[in-house]
Amino acid sequence: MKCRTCGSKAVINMRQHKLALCKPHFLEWLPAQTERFIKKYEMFTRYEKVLVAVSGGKDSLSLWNILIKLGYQADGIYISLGIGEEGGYSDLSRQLCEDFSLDRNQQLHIVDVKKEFGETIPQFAQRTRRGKNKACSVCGLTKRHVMNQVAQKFGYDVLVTGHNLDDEAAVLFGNTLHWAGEFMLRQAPVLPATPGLTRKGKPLCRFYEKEMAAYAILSDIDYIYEECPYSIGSTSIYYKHQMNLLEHDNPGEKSHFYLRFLRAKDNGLFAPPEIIKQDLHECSNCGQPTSGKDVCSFCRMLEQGNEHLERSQVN
Ligand code: Q46
Ligand code: ZN
Ligand code: ZN
Repeated sequence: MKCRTCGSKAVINMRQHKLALCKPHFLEWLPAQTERFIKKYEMFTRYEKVLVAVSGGKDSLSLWNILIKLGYQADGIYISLGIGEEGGYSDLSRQLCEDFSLDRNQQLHIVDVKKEFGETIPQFAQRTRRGKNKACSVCGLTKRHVMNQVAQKFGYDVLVTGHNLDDEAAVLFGNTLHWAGEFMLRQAPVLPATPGLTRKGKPLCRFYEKEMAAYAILSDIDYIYEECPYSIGSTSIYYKHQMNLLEHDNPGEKSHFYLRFLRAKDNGLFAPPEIIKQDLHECSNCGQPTSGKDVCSFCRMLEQGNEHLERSQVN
């Protein structure tokens, strides 16, 4: 297989784009495409302050690397979840993020969930009444809360995450199977800011996971290979697998599924944009926007945990 640009040996063949590239041309192509998507979806400009949520994984660290290379003002945020033993998943991913930021002389905000809220994610998950896959549900809620809190506190214009096309297609697949219309309305490459909520963007949402893995390896980015232990057996991995079966027989299927959804949404298939607006007010405890009655779901989760703790201390 030869590079389409220079004819030398290709390191990657992207069947869905009918494009094979050598290492230097692939390492040019991916950031250039990222730039194109940032502009196309009006995610942010070079005059704005960007906060990149990094987990230590290949996608988020590659995203940070690309934004720095493209000349954006991009700082990082790492949330220490307290998952795994000492020196395990959380400790290792934190170390990789810290090393990355030091090597590139970039600012990294670190929030330790245990220090901030008294317990780690596994401890929260043990006590909460949330349903199946408790750890991920508690974790997602906590991450969204903390990321928005930090973005608001330090005046970032936009918060970006490293979700790739496989992530987005899997979420869409799950939402479609359940006709979760409300979630589908809010699935987009960029979500504009609303009072109290920072704009959110996903600059990698058009890249296949395989492309991001190749980018991280070819760029010598030191990332954590280990998956979070709670992701094993998760529905999102199952949906990714199903999408890959479709992709295998029909290269480009995953991408078409996602892009046609975005187009249908733009054409108003789901709802005219004015209906999407939610009735939000400030949480009486933390002040972040919520559609809940009084306190937001994050504060409710903390309260639930404390009630449970008090009960078990009395018994
Ligand atoms: S970190 Fe958190 Fe993920 Fe681990 S506990 Fe689940 S949600 S799987 S992206
Ligand atoms: Zn080439
Ligand atoms: Zn709250």
